[in-house]
Amino acid sequence: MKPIDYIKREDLYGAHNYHPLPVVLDHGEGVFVWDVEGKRYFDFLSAYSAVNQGHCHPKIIKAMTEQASKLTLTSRAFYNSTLGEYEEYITRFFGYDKVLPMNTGAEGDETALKLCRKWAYTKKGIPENQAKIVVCEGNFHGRTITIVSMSSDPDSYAGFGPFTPGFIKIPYNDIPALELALQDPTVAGFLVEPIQGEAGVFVPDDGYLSKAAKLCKDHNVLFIADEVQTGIGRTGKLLACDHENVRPDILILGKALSGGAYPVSAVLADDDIMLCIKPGEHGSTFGGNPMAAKIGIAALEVVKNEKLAENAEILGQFFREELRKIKSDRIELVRGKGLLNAIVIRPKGDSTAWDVCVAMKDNGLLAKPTHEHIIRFAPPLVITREQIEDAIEIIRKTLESM
Ligand code: IF1
Repeated sequence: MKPIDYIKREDLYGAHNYHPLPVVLDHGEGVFVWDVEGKRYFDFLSAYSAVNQGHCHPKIIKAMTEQASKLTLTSRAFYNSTLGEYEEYITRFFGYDKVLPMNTGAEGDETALKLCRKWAYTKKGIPENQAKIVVCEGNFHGRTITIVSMSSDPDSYAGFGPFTPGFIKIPYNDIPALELALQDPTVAGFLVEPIQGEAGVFVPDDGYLSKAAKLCKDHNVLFIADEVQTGIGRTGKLLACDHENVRPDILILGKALSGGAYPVSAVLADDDIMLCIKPGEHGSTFGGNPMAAKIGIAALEVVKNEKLAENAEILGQFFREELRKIKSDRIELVRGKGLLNAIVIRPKGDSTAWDVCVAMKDNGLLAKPTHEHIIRFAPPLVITREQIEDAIEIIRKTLESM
């Protein structure tokens, strides 16, 4: 089968809820993926930061395959021999009393919202059904009805109403707006991405997160960090909140918690908050299953043992420096933190960021545009300096030819 045959088959039998770059991938290792014709590419998307540990990391695959032939799922109706080990490991790793295991990022966010509301009624004393959660314009937290109810992007919410009430939208990176919103005594939480991914790798001003966390504390409002994309080494620290020494009251993780091997997400909080949810009030058939537990431990061990956050910090700075040296009138701006970066593309005639991505693909590097004129660059964190240099060469060559 030719690539076009694979593409046509997906088009024919799959829902049209995506518009992929025309490349058909077959296997991957580390920072590379290969298409069905054997052509190799740098993966500068890393499945939206799920593959921080690199494709098919041997330690993660070993944990996965060993557990797969032993026990895959019990449901939470029974105890099993792996979940407690994982819960102990991840809570110590991130420094929280408790974890609530889920599968996808969206479920993690939904869990955090439910937990926040439950805390509001049982601890903060907000009258039943009146709790509000403050969110930011430009956010991306997933695709459920409640989550798109928080969105300010018509692509996410339009046509999917009626929406879930109880959210207050304020501009991102705007402390006075947060201060104003927190005057409302029925506000229970502030949900925020430390860097907005979908908005185009929008990095807030230094001090934004620490000021926001302080305001929340002063108003007895939970600071909820969605680190589904920014967490687990991506931005040069274990958590993006660590850059400002902020400890979220509720922390949401996903994506790289499995290194891309399996859907694994988690919500972390201390007892005072987490124990507001009682048996039977929340859960998931697959959440915390034995595969996820073993894969989660392996994925975090790799991040620690291979110092991936440190690598992201050092190589991220190098990558941005090298990007800024490229002499092309198509680059309007370079921004990012660690190895979560983006360039803003200046349109030229009808040539857009999409065309730049197609040309980079032809030259052996995969990246995806967001919002028409922004290209995100987020390679696996196992990338080396030499590989960054090779990738920069591809990006330079592509941009200079356009
Ligand atoms: C898609 C974006 C990235 C997330 C944050 C929760 C979730 C995500 C901060 C939900 C998911 C994804 C999903 C992916 C595109 C992608 C994305 F461009 F849309 F914004 F990464 F940058 N919180 N992000 O970024 O996690 O339920 O998907 O596991 O195809 O929709 P999920």
